Amino acid sequence: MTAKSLQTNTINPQVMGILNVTPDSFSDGGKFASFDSALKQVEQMINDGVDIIDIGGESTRPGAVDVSEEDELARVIPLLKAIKARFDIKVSIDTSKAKVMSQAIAHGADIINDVRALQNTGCLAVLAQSDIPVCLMHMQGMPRTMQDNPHYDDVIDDIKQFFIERIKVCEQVGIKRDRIIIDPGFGFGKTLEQNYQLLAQLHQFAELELPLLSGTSRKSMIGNLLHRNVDERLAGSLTTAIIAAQQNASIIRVHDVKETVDALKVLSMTQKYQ
Ligand code: 7PM
Repeated sequence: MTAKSLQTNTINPQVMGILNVTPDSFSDGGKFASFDSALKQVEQMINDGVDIIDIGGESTRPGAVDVSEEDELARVIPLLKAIKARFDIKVSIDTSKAKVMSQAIAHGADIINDVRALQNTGCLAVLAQSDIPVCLMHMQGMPRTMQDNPHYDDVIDDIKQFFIERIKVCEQVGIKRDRIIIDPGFGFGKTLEQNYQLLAQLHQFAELELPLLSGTSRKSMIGNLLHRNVDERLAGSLTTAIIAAQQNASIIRVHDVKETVDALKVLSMTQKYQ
């Protein structure tokens, strides 16, 4: 066996660590204690082996009330600047607002992560003027009501079709295909069964030939299956990370970086003998 083929067969997804940025602590533009604790979290994640830090404004959270553009900017941009000034790490910005995207890109964001797949006003144009990667996530419905009665003819095919259309729109405005990351959006307008079907069949998205991001960490699909509170979902979360990695997910988005890096190392060690 050649070294090259070993490398190709070795599963080694990037770990994206979720940075918790709570609304209250940052609505003033960065209260020192919380700002400092966010930077400590970043340092810890880097020591634990994270590849990308994902900074999320509350506006993308299911069921969350809308956050104003002003508040989101005040929360996200100073933190992005501080991280980029102190650490050598890739940063992704979880936002659906064009203004946040453009300011984030201007301040060194490496990836835009949009749960609304650039469907809000102005987002396509902002990304078209840059050259950084963008994650297009699938969501059915809108955050406040999306879990009411999700319906699909075929959950995999329907989501695949959504990606095909969004990729086409991106290409039409000048966002090259090789900048796009796709994400089926676990928990965003999907029943428990639909979430597990998606997880089991993630490999089906390989035909789009784009990097895939998988975000299941601590989600209700784990909590509701296991009857575990959010602080008791580590084992379930690690299992879903491994299942996604085995189907060639390129990025695994997690809260528990250290444990996920360990789990992926164990998986990777077995993969090279297959
Ligand atoms: C409450 C419920 C709070 C859900 C936070 C969440 C994803 C994401 C989120 C994802 C991508 C969370 C979610 N989930 N971005 N942002 N993919 N690309 O668990 O699955 O962090 S918010």
